[in-house]
Amino acid sequence: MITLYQFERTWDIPNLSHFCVKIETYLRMAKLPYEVVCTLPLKVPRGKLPYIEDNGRKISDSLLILDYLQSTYGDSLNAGLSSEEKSIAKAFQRLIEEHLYWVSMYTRWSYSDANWQ
Ligand SMILES: N[C@@H](CCC(=O)N[C@@H](CS)C(=O)NCC(=O)O)C(=O)O
Repeated sequence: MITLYQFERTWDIPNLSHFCVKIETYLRMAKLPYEVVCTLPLKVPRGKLPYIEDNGRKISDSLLILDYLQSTYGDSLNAGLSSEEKSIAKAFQRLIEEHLYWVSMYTRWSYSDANWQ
């Protein structure tokens, strides 16, 4: 059984962390059995969440986690994509994780207390 370490669920959303949502959504969509353990970044190997434990291996970083899951259990979700579709998916992933991520962090944390919730 895969163990997913992530932040505690908050309000009515799966997780406050985009990267934790990314991994839990992948596990659900790929129908891989998993359990969630709630923790905080200070207590985990590289100081960031999410990370997983599987068959004695600890893996941090959502990119490396997905690589591990896909190479270990197969890639049922992306199997039907053409090379062009995989390239477009990679471009959107970069846009969302490396650019739009910071916009959402800014609106959550930076310019108004009212944004918090
Ligand atoms: N590149 C990492 C980013 C993970 C990340 O930034 N996690 C944040 C929460 S969204 C975190 O744990 N931050 C704790 C900290 O920086 O102290 C991934 O894809 O998993």
